[in-house]
Amino acid sequence: NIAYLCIFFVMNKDELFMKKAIELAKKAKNKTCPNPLVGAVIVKEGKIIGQGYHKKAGLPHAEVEAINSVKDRNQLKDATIYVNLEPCNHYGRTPPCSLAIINSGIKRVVIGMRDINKKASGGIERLKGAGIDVKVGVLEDEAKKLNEVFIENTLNRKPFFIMKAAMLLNGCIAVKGGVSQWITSEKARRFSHRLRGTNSAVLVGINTIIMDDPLLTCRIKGYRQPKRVVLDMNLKIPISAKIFSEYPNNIYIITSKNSDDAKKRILRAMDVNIVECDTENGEFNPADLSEKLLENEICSCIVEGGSRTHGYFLKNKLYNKAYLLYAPKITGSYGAFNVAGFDAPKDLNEAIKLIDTKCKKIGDDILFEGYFK
Ligand code: AOF
Ligand code: ZN
Repeated sequence: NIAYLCIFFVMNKDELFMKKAIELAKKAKNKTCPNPLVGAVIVKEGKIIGQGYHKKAGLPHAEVEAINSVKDRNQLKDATIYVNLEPCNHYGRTPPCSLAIINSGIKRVVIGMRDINKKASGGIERLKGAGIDVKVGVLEDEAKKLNEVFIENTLNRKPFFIMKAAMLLNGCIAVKGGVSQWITSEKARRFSHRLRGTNSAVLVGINTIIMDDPLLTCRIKGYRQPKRVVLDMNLKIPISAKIFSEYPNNIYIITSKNSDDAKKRILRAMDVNIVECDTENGEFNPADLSEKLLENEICSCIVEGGSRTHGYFLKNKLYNKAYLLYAPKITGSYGAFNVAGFDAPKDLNEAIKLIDTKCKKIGDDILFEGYFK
């Protein structure tokens, strides 16, 4: 059936160009926070005549980049634009893309997913109202995966939190006295540095600072330095901690309103950011913590522990994703630090479940990856 074949052909072409838009969007990974990753491709008579992607919040949106990449504006007449996110319909940092598309002469718009940002959405209706042919939901799953961080930030008002831990086969991240260097191999540690370099921030609890005295920087060339966050309710952090030796202005110490004001002043004078967060029952209020991190443009955050910090994130159901590295080693567990520092339930049904799990070897270590349900 020729008609069916034709439809099939057209569908595949849409997916192909959408894939290209998604690939373009990925070029700005970790650079657009708090904005989404967006790519756009303009096609005329089966050929790509223009393309672009959103490079950074405040810079032009993908659709405008793509439209501006077409030198001969007459070419845009009756062309199709492929974009992984619904074109915006608001005056934000830039004018509405829906309007730019309508004014360009483009006659068809193919969209990956609807925009979940209420302030910006409405582009689809506006385009349709202007007589443009709009198709929504092409490679929707890929489009949603691409913007998992933006979706989490927008729908749940929290950073995309990633649990990262290197542990022994008994689930311990440190032995007696907090000794943890080194559990995994050099190769696995490089993986961890790449994670730091591809997310907005890395976060640890104060005990990790006291026990390991880490730098928390990304030590692979060519990557951005992550913001470094320390949860330190009582401001116990030593002024001599190694973390202060580099980029103090990208350090965020989360503390309570009641902690030592004099120390807050000293740290601020060192160029360190002090962020006061609401507390309840001796812990940070999870919603306020999330809000404060978002306010500081922390869209995705690697949590590196230790035990109590993972416990806090786990029991408050804050995690989105996990990267757990297992070294092929085992020790006794009594007196060691378990990866999940909080009370065990009596009922296994209370176990926190992971889905879409994957496993691979990094050298002799095993990397387990999964999403929290
Ligand atoms: C982007 N890049 O390519 C598209 C976006 O802060 P503004 O004014 O730049 O607006 C950001 C919102 O616009 C964003 O949250 C999303 O809802 C919509 N579309 N944003 O940053 C783009 N197409
Ligand atoms: Zn836009």
